[in-house]
Amino acid sequence: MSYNAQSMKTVLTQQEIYGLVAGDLVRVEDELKVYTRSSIEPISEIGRYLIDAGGKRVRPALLLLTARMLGGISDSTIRLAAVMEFIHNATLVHDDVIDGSDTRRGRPSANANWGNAMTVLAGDWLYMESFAVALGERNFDVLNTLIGITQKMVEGELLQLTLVGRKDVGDKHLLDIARRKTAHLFSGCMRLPAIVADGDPDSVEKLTRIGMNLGMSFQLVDDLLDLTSTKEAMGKPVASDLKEGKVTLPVYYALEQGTAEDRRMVELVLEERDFRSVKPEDILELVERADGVKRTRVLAADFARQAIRELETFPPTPYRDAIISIPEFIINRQM
Ligand code: GRG
Repeated sequence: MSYNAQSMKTVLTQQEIYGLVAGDLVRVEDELKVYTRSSIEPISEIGRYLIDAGGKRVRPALLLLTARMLGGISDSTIRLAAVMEFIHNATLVHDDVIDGSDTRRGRPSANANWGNAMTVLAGDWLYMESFAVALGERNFDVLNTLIGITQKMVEGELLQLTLVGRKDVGDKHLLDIARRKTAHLFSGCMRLPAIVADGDPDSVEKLTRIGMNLGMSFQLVDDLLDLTSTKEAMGKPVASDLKEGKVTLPVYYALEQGTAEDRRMVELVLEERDFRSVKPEDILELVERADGVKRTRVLAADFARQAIRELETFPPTPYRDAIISIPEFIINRQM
């Protein structure tokens, strides 16, 4: 725990945040193992490979903290926390196939090991397994939420594909993609526990908004880390977004503010889809010179602040304070 002088708040550390739901997360892990049971080997093998990869479990932790803030954990919330982590993993698998990525979380991606065809089909099976578990809740609101999130994610991915290789993307486009690809899933992690706790419509919507803002903040930091972090910390190559032809917000700021030469360097990477003529360090340098890192950080902090402001309207509990501390962890994360 530490005191943040700027916000005049006590901020929980990442360990303290996870510590509050450590027991619940153990139950979620057990649940995840159940989902991967299948007599068809590629399904069980790929499923296990994914859950053993050591993701941060941010989404289930957020869902569990929200459930506890609203009054407590039930078997339903444990299952839904596992569903959200599983959906996240199934989308990452699809994303790696689409992008042809060969590394994820510091290891060969599933498609690198099993090939695209098996990976997509196993990903689809696992996705439907998550829905089958969610169906067990017998709650149309829950299913509606999950279907909506899935469609948003697919839309985000499709929108992004239409912009691949293009330098004329707008910041509105980029924020829209971030919202669909990432923020909706985060918002679901706060909405679902509110639905199963029979929350009133206003608080369900408020929690949905809070999750959305946390998700936006998370994705913007993800875009930054792609440029500023290391291969070791991230478990994938540096600046892979640009190499894949994707302009992210920090690079957008560089295109907007930079010199003609800066713009040309970004274009070269987009054209070559490689760091042949230009190196990742050159891109980071020109992005920093155009204040792209700072501006993206400021925007990520704005989204986080909006989330915190609405969280403060809930009665103070350690769980609420843990969620209020998540932005600090998001903004300062290194992976
Ligand atoms: C619904 C079948 C189906 C496909 C979905 C591919 C796709 C369509 C959506 C992809 C969305 C995507 C890849 C979003 C990126 C999300 C993101 C920021 C991932 C990184 O999350 P972390 O850092 O990862 O939480 P760990 O490894 O910690 O779990």
